Amino acid sequence: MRIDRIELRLIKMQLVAPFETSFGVEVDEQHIIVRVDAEGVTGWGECVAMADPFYSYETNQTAWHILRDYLIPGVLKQNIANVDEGMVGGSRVRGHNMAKAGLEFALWDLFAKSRGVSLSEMLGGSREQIPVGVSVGLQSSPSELVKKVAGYLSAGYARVKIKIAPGRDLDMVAAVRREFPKILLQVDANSAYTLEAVNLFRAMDGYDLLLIEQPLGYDDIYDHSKLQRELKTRICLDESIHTLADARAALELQSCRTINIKPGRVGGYAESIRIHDLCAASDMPVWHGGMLESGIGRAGNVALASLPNFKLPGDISASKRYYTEDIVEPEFEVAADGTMAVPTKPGIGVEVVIDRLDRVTVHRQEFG
Ligand code: OSB
Ligand code: MG
Repeated sequence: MRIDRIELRLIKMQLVAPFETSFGVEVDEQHIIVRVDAEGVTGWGECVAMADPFYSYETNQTAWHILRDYLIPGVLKQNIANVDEGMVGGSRVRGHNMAKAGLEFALWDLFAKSRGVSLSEMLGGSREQIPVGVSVGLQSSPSELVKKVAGYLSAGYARVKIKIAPGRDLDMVAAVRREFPKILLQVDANSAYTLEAVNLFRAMDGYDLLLIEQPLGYDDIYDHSKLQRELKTRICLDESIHTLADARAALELQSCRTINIKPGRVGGYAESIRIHDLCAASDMPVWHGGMLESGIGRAGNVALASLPNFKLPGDISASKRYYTEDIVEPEFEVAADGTMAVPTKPGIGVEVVIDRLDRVTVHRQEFG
């Protein structure tokens, strides 16, 4: 397909409630929406870099720079036969996976639409519904947290993840577990601890957690292997896994027993599938993470999470859990059995509502 035009938009969407993690509090989400037009077909992608470099070194500004100055010039006005060819031009860029993924997602949507197949089908998805969970930010007290969790359980979520941070960890886990002895429960530390906290994590072994996500350094693989040896509970890596090679190192060192795959963090769907397949070959289940995406990114997440080795419920919640109004139709919903339907229409399978997108756009640039 000949790439005629590309558009970048910085969007800013107010969250329904502030989202607090060990790296900070967010009240709104700023992401870059990538639109690619080719031969009358439009593909959409969402770059999940955030406003600040606290989860990842990438920010909206670094991603805009990489997209504008390296990735877009590599594909604009080119005739490409598939997604991979569209990414070759920018392949000399090291890192900046979220910027790369923003473009890659839009190209996948473009090719899926031009072939008339759903993104799920094109990625190799095998399910029509996926099990989903909810990620609950840090709360001011255990009783506040219990109240929040109760609300999400009644909304249908099949699994609850709570954020932890030093001083707000074991008491939070204990309170939720006491109130809800049977639920699928997991924690996410977002790299807030060191190996010195080994006794804290040993104590968590007593609460029947599904997993402990990224307890140690944001780029660490080695110390996690030491911690995993001390624990019965699975460690899950998020921040540390940027590439297939990282996943292989983590598997060989036994640093974790599951990986949270976020396609933005690993540079796109192609690398996500390679990581998914490597884990499947080692009998290691994976699950799909989230970056508080709008409906554009969420649609892609749901499609990827329909692949067979995404066996644990994902951080993929209903549009309403994040935003009063999503920018796609139909919005994403969670069924009473804790699952979400995988779109079946071509590409991402949802319509971008342009006037809603316009309302959340704070900056825009056209190329071509
Ligand atoms: O660590 O998984 C994380 C959101 C932003 C950055 C990092 C993380 C998260 C979440 C939210 O936990 C998951 C979601 O989108 O629901
Ligand atoms: Mg995480």
